[in-house]
Amino acid sequence: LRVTTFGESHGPAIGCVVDGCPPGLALAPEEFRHDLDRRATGKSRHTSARREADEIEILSGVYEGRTTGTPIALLIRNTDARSKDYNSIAEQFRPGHADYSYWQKYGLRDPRGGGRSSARETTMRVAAGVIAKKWLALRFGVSVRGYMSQIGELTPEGFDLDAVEGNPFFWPHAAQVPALEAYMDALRKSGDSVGARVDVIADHVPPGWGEPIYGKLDGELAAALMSINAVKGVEIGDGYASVAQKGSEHRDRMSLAGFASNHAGGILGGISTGQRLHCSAAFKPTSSLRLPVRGVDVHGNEIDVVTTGRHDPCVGIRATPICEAMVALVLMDQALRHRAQCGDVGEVTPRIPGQADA
Ligand code: EPS
Repeated sequence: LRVTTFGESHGPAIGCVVDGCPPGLALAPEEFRHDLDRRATGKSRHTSARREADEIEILSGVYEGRTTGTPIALLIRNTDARSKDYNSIAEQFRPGHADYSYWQKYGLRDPRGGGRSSARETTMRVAAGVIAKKWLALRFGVSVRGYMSQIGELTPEGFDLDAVEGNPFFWPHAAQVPALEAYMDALRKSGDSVGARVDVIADHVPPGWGEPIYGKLDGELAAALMSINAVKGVEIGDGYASVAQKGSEHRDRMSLAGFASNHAGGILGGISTGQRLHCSAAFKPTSSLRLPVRGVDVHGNEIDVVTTGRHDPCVGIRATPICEAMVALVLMDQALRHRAQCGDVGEVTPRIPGQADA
């Protein structure tokens, strides 16, 4: 499975090409609505006020409502860009923003919005992920669900996956949502931004997906999550907490009833174990702030940079569906690769009888 996206935040449209999806999968434009809405701006006062319809057009790869096996091209037209908001920073580099590195690499940049480095790009990842989620669910019963596990210093004081869709933060503890609202209101008023952490779990992933060295499942997940704009860290299972653990603590005990714990996050040696897959991504605080900061411009002057326009005080708030999409795309790719090498999962003899979720 190969996925590419194209388009800029303030260009006429954004899109993606999903190549390698098996034929015969029913696919209609309205199936994209739910996840695109979960990611969209303007759904709460805690995200950017930009309002995009995010209306999907299927340009290719689907005939009479079913995928044909040829590249699926999806398009969304941009309808609410306000490019003049960026006139004042067209020749400035926002500290902490990709403005500077794009300029160093290409010698020019599209200063309207973030161009390719805008969170707008993530729309098409979510769209592509809808196809992967559907295929994984139908074919293997795999579910991919995310939640926010940290915003600034705040962490969940309880855990209920059913609470996640009931609040604008994708927070797994409903009782804490008013505190999050207050935290974000104060932050927004101060003009600052904050980082966040998003976790993704995938259930019913069969054992055997992933490759032993090149194309490890965890390696591909890390690359996929890290490729999301604003991600600065990825963890699999216990991740960096493993550093302080003893081997006797980290190893997941096994019995014929299954694994007793899941420090490994459902992956051993780059290959899925059949346990719940668990990974997370760290999002940096948004760099486009109205608070002035010392910076430089393209002419080599030191200046104060102030960013106007509509921005997310915490881009991680909208990141849960994006991370889910990237995990689903990696899993679909690995499922297809596994089938190519080893045959259908149903044909593989499980190495541990009675393996169950930990
Ligand atoms: C973004 C700035 C705002 C957001 C945008 C992400 O847009 P603009 O480019 O108009 O300034 O609204 O997010 C989206 C448009 C979107 O669909 O996610 C930024 O600075 O990254």
